[in-house]
Amino acid sequence: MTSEGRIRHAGLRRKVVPAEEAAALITPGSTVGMSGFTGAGYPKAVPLALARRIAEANAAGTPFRINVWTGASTAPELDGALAAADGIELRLPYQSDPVSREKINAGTMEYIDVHLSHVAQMAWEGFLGPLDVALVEVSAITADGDLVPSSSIGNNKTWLDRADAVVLEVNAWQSEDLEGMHDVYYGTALPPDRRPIPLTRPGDRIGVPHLRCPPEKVVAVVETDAPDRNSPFKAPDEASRRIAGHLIEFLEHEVGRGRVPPGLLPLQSGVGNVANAVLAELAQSPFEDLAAYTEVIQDGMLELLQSGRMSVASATAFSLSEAAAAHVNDNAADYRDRIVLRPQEISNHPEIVRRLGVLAMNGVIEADIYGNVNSTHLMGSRIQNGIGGSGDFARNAYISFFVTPSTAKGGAISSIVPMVSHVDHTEHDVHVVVTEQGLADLRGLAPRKRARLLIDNCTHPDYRPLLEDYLDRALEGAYGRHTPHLLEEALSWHARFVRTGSMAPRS
Ligand code: 0RQ
Repeated sequence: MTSEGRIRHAGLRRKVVPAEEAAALITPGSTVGMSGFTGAGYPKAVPLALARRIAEANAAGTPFRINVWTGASTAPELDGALAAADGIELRLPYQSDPVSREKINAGTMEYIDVHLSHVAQMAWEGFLGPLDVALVEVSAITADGDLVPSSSIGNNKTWLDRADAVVLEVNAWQSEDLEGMHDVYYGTALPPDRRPIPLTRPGDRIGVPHLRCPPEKVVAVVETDAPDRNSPFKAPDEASRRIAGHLIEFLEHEVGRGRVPPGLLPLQSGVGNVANAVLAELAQSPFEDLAAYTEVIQDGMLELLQSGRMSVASATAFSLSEAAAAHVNDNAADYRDRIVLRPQEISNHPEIVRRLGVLAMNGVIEADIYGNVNSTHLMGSRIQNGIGGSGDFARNAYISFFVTPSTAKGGAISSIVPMVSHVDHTEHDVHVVVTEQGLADLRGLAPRKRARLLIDNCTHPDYRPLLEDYLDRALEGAYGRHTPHLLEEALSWHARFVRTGSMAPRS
């Protein structure tokens, strides 16, 4: 079908304009709610046209910056282009763009890193200020003016409801067979009017397949035909395979003890290569009839669905390699009953994560000997990506796993440190830590026992004696013996790295 055939509402067909014309509707100082989640379903044309306009204005000495709200990370055509033009005053929530990262860490772009399930609620509460424009990619517009979402939903429902004006991008690259895959729940409210969310199984459909938007709110429609940012996954390396092996052995053990059912519980898997490797390894495992209640569907999860080992996956977005995206585009109709894409306030909702008993697996930058986890900051001050949905899931999971290689930067950094330099997940939300060295099940253990286990099972041999020595001396000299720390030394590993380029002391 031609792209005209995707805009089936006559009134909205009349609003089709070039990207430049739509971009001209966005004024300096505006707040724009954009679609996009982990490189899927973001607007492809208007942000680029806007970035060109902003660059020209900034070069002419008439400063032009906007606030950008999204679902999660987007792509070079959105975050990258706007950041490069110095066009972003404030960005929220999760991002992973290298240009934005540089600006944020240079202190020239503001970034608010919040739990992904909280964003919609915050927008409704109002303290973030008004939302001027919603700029949302869809795969089609029905004859009634309903919007067929594309490869992510993210915060689109909230942006469309809250914004004063709406700009739509209709992307002909997205499969038309996505129609019917989405489940948009319109039953959320602010307290005291909240009701239980009636979702008790990962595949339940509790809403409608389309996004709603009064056609008179739409100020422009732009046609595009460009692919999502599909990044290749690295083939799992030895460390990732070993992490996956430890984790699967642990799950087998839990099933054997009757603590987890044979088909496991709904899985959540974070972004990144390690998370993808765990999913790839699950495809070789004895587990059958798996389900996922997660936020992104990556290649590994698609393989589980393809092989029939996983029966259903609920998420808010795809995050696929180019080959896997092409496969989904060709076979969306086959996946429509087994994949449900929801708004991120539902895919990540703490109420549902707790009810379903999700097994959550997320990456870390570093963990400390007591099990506190830092997912976001390098050396306590430099943002890597953001907390994303990891906190939504970790706090409420049945078992919360954190996975990481035991070292980073060729061994110059230990991922297990005396004290984390920034805390995203406290010791109370971290159940199991897994590195290629081994697995530490911290559940039911008091702090000193947790520390011994993390040092013995998860720490790289190059750093193990140093941590043992730290703990021994802390047990002797700390102010208290419950969670013993040497305050003057607790962050010395980070300070040494900043000073010398390595956490290891020179011998
Ligand atoms: O940097 O690419 O420059 O070499 O961090 O590290 O080991 O490739 O691991 O891709 O799984 O990412 C925590 C960042 C891990 C990710 C994090 C450096 C390392 C490398 C990536 P280089 P790896 P991964 C749901 C869940 C938060 C959000 C989340 C993340 C780069 O998992 O962003 O969980 N999580 N969302 O060298 C310095 C350390 C380091 C370090 C790693 N200790 N010190 N650098 N790196 N450890 C999904 C969403 O929410 C959307």
